[in-house]
Amino acid sequence: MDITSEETRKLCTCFVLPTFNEEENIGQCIESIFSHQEPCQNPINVLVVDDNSSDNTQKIVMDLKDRFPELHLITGEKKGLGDAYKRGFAHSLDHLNPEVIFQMDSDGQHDPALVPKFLDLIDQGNDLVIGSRFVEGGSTPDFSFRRKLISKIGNLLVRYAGGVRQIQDCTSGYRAIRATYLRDCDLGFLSTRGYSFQSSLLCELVWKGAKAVELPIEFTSRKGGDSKLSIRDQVEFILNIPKLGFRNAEDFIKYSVVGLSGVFVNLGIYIALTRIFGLSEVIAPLISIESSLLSNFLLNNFWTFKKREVTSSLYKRLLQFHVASGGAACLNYLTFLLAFAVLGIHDILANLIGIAVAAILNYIINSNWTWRKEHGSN
Ligand SMILES: Nc1nc2c(ncn2[C@@H]2O[C@H](COP(=O)(O)OP(=O)(O)OP(=O)(O)O)[C@@H](O)[C@H]2O)c(=O)[nH]1
Ligand SMILES: [Mg+2]
Repeated sequence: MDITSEETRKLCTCFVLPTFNEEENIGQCIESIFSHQEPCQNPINVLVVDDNSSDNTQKIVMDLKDRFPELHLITGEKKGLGDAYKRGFAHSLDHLNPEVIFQMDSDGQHDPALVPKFLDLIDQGNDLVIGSRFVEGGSTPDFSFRRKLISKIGNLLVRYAGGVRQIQDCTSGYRAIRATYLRDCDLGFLSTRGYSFQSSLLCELVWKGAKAVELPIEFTSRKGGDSKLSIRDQVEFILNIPKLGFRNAEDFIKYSVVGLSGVFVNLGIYIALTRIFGLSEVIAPLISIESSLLSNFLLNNFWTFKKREVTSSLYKRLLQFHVASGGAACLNYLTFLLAFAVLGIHDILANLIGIAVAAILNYIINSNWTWRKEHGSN
């Protein structure tokens, strides 16, 4: 394959097309993409990632190269759709100098006529444009009831486990991605197979702070050939959900570490005030509690939730943090009373239960109110 060196290459819009036995569709798909080249936009490159198809897919691509010099082909062993995309992204970023990378199926299910709309949305400042079947205006006219149900349930799991509730279609294979975000992605973490790769990549991009928007698409039946996604893809999808949930819990883990540090700040200042400065045991806790609240607030603001784009002022957040902490302290006390006085649980254990329940409530309030994520922010 003949590739101009990266330095001399102009910025391009690169389409990564995974193929496995798509001889009935790939030719038309490539021609249709190139026919939507607009003079004012970056030149289009198409990179086909074929996993040693046993049919004529590769021959058809090679024959089209004479007409389309910016058509490229890489080949490899079949390890799954995700693996093919990882190789395709890496190749595109290393050799083709893309500004925007498109993901698109090669079977005619994704309409290239929508490409200018995707690019307009990127020009408007979005980093990820998702061709969405499940927003208003989008549709899956040929899906059976079973396929629709599986798709909807899968999306629901990803949205909640992955903390991307704002996205309606997390498994769509038609997307435009600003290349700088892909460079930044931990592709190694991403799963290798079909649907789960798509959902992992989406979460990874949104966690990285990519501003995402959905563009309605109609997802019709493939033009020819058979579906390549298997039961194995569906099993990997399910196994991948807890992985997403754990990665998404990063904020909660940091928040808990900060909470623990607050215990030491509280205790340390209390001991210093009473033992060194001789302050009374009634006044000292007021100062030590407030000090730990302040240190927790600052650490959460500048570490735990640092990446979130929050528009409210620092003072407002500080006030909200105090309100949430007050509410959590009341719940701590009520839970303790319930566990100790009503259920007869040992006092230390009852206290620990109270602290755990309060910590979770505290996190939920602060995460969803004080440091509420703006739409599309990380
Ligand atoms: N390179 C490569 N491509 C794959 C692999 N699995 C699927 N693909 C391609 O990925 C795209 C999506 O797969 P499809 O079989 O169309 O999945 P789908 O659209 O959910 O299923 P249908 O609606 O039945 O088409 C197609 O272009 C496939 O050829 C793979 O293991 N390697
Ligand atoms: Mg398909």
